[in-house]
Amino acid sequence: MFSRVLIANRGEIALRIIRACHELDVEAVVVYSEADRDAPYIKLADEAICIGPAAPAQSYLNISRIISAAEIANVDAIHPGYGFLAENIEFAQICADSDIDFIGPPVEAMRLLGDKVAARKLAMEVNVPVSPGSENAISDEGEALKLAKKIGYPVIIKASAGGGGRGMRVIHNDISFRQAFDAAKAEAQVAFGNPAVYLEKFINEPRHVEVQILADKHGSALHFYERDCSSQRRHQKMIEESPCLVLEERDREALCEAALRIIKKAKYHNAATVEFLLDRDKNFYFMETNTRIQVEHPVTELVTDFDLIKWMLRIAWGEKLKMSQRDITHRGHAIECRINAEDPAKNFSPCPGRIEKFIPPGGPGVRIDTHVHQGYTVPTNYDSMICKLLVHRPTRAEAIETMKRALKEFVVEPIKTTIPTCLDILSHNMFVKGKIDTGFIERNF
Ligand code: MV4
Repeated sequence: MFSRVLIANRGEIALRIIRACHELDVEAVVVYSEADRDAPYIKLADEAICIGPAAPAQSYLNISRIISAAEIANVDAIHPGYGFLAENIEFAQICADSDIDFIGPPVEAMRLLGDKVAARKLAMEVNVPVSPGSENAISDEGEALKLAKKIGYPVIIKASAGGGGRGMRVIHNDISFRQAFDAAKAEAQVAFGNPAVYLEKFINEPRHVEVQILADKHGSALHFYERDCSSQRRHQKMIEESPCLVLEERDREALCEAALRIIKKAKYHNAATVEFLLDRDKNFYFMETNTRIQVEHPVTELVTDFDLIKWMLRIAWGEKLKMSQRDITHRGHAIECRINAEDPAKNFSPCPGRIEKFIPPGGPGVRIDTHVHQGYTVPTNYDSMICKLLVHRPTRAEAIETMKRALKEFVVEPIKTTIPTCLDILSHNMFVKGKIDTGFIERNF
């Protein structure tokens, strides 16, 4: 196993990775910005290196500073966490060139799956359903309009270099098509430096269901079942759960097997998430593959009892996945609530500041992943997520009850958080019935 690993991230995920390192008897080196210098997780690391000012471009996104820190600290590998450089192909390549193991997929798989048109093609090649639409990127307006008519409205335009909802447009008729198409192309150029866009039939009120994968360097790939992440607001997930309530065991198997076919075809190794849309008739359609560990990975850890972060390190080191698919079972029901420092009364605008009172819940079935403590100041420079609150119970109904109880116990003062919003969602009769889709939060809250 590696002797020393550098964590190129901050906050709860940095702490999560430190913990995994220590359980594997690996030394953890953290880098931090000036804004994070007083965060207590830094003291838990075996070494901590300040890499610059609060602004991400000058610290957590600054490749040369992170590589310098890795060289000074003499680490074997870098874990990028999520966000920041986790899906940055240039960074992964520079790690390789510097003889540092990137704890993530090979560069070629990142490049392939980062190109959404290529990923869509790959899915089709292995008989994974995609929503009807483009075979290739489309740049010609006339050609795009013809295809839109053929698919039938509504259609959605997506950026090939995009993902996670950025640079998408839904179009309902010929009249608005031309303008939307040009705007989407221009937007993709500005946002991603690549004007390539593609078309899909728009699936109405879908669920977002994603499959967790681990693949080793020896050709073995395993799935760890699905998460239902339909409770989103403006493409930000608020609540995730596993299993997905509406999937019968046979559908679940088909979905997870489809995800594995994509991963194997891409010659992928390490952790991945394959995202699908699920329509009302329970047909699934491949959307995209995230080539990183995700925020919501603990949901899967709770239902499967595998430590995904530890496995990422073992896979990068070259170990084989020693279990077989039959050894991976799911038990009970897990729910995660993302607790963000945001003011629900001010359209969820960020609400940074000093936390005077922090009393987290506990008790049976509760897991908390956070770097926050009483007296901690939430910096203004980063993502507003301050805590992930998870529960694991035998049934979904019990998980909801435990989560509501935990949310009611949780005290965070005086900053505003999404705790009350999460409580409202969990109390909504449509959520309780499991009748959720990606528009549920925006329609009801
Ligand atoms: C779609 C769609 C409906 N039909 N594609 C948003 C995130 C990005 N990964 C793709 N997204 C969508 N793609 C087709 N063909 C609806 C969405 C979508 C969505 C997807 C998942 C979670 C929340 C969403 C919110 C709005 C739209």
